[in-house]
Amino acid sequence: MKPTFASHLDAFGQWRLETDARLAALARFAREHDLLDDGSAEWFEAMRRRLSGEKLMVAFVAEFSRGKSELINAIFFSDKGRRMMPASAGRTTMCPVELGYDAEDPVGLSLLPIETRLEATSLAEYRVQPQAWTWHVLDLANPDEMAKALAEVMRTRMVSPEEATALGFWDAERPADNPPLSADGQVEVPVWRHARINLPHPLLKRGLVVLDTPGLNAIGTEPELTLGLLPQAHATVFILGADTGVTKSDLDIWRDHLSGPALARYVVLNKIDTLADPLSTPEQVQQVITRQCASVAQTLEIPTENVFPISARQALAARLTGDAQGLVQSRLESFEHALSEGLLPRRRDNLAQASWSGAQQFQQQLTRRFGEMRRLHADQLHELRGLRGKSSGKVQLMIQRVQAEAAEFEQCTARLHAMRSIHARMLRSMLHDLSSERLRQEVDVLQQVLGGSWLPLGARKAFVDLCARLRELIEQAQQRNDEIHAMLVASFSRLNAEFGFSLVADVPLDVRKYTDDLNLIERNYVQYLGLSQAFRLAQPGFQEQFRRMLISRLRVVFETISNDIELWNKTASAQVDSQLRERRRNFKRRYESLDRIQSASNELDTRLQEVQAQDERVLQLQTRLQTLMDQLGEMADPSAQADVAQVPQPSAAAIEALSLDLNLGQVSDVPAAGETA
Ligand SMILES: Nc1nc2c(ncn2[C@@H]2O[C@H](COP(=O)(O)OP(=O)(O)OP(=O)(O)O)[C@@H](O)[C@H]2O)c(=O)[nH]1
Ligand SMILES: [Mg+2]
Repeated sequence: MKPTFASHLDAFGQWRLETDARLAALARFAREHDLLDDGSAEWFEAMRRRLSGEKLMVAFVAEFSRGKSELINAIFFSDKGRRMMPASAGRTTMCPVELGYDAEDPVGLSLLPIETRLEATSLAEYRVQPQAWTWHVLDLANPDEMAKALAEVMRTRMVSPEEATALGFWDAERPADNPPLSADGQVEVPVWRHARINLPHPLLKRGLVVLDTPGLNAIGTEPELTLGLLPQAHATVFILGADTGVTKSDLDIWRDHLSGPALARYVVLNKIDTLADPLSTPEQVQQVITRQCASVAQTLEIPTENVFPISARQALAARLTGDAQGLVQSRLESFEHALSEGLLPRRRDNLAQASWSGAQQFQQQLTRRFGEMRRLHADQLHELRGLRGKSSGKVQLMIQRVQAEAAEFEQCTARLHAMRSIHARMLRSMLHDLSSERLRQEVDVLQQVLGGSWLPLGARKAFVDLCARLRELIEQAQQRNDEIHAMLVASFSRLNAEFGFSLVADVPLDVRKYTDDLNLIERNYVQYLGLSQAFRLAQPGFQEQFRRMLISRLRVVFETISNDIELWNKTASAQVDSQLRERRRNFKRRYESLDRIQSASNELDTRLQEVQAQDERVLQLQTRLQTLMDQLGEMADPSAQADVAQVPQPSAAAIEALSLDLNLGQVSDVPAAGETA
């Protein structure tokens, strides 16, 4: 039997492949007909990378021994015929374990030694330093050997309290939270800081990343996990034991790490099999489970239907032995269903929205370009028809006129040059204020304000101030891009009026929306600057790690903004280039055809036919473009998702442009495939 989550993810993966194929067809069509400018090519590439490569991270979080690893085994690895991730009584998983698949990396297990915590280098920075990791090959054909290798994540060693303090596992000031000392005064610490498993498992190949965590106790938790990985997970699954209910340490974990704004949170009440009681009827046991779920919901302040009672162990055993009855009893499938339903449609909607709106913009751009080509064809036909029965002297005059028009048109180059340099200057200064250098400066201000001592209240205020300054940077970028937009609207309308261009400035770009991402980071980090976390701020290396992680997360937001801005501006200038090219080509063709007509009397009809044929081709391209868009729309148009059979309508702008062309009733010239200016 195919696990529920797996089949949902399969369907989503299939959709991504199919949408990607249709986008690829659209890009290929444009490239083959020399209709793909740099900006659009970049957009297609980035969108296709997102479709094929975007990851979906699900993190499992809980106190130790609640059954995180067992649940991961049951949901994701029951096809391996045995328990893959080590799950046993007592502390088992000692370091965060990330399961995923990256085709560019070799298959295997990489482990980062715990001693790396003595350096300020963050996990994100270690990710790109393969030499820092210890490497184990995983033999896919041999699940027993694989499970043996994965047992590495359990390894620990004994160190002195001093060393444990340096590594962040011991705090003399918080004795209650410290791990027990051994008889000879030693502390048990993990051997590894982080583990990554790169595995071509079908689910992982579909972009799923699973994060298994060690029990998140107060001391020893990897800051990167709580500040970097968990906030970025698309869903977190919080696990409680039905045998223990919500304990104080469960509640601490929930409050400290999960009350933040993760996209989706699921609460699992695991081990319901332990509630079975030979002295009670099944109905009575059921009542106990229902009562437990209600009490968990009340304690965590969430709706009861968000608590899923399951038995991970029973589910794993049932799947390994093909026991359908046992699987039903484990109740795993209703949880898997909720997980898929809550996670996948949203991811799909986001991708669909991005693909469709980008493609529509591209279609509008091409439609405008087709309109421009047809307008030039119409002019040319008009000119040629006017030559019927005219003397060669008249043709000579026409040639002179074309030459004069071309020379006059060339005067636009100085204007274009001026516009371009103003544009480039505005863009440069705007991008400078979004650069990672600028970010680092802002974060350094935080460091300076605080000096070496990070007292919780001071740190919190300085951090909130930093976020306010960064929001200001985003606001500034928005205003500056609006200025560029206004400048382009004005320049385009002058160029259109004076030189017969048909330039249109696209809708203004919205970067203000990225303030939401910044707010999310702020809310998340502020949690770690509260009074209850004061001891963490004092831990060795924490501040430096905090700073580095903060910069790396902020950088993602600011890079996205810069990329959006660059792409928008590139697209705006690309149409100037393509129209300039089109117009020059058109002058050249007019000149050449007049020249030929002058030398041979039968040339006129041939030329008329040629131009008409070129215009026919533009019409064909237009039809082909619409067909490709219809095909993409079947997959990606969010408004058509409810009814897949519904065919997307061409946009209003496209219809307008089309009817404008039809009114002109004539023709144009399209470059042949591969032809460039
Ligand atoms: N009875 C019962 N035992 C379970 C269930 N799920 C897990 N267990 C057992 O509970 C123990 C702990 O499970 P793990 O999966 O190792 O727990 P964990 O949350 O990963 O714990 P750490 O790795 O130490 O953080 C193991 O012996 C599991 O077999 C369940 O549904 N019922
Ligand atoms: Mg575990």
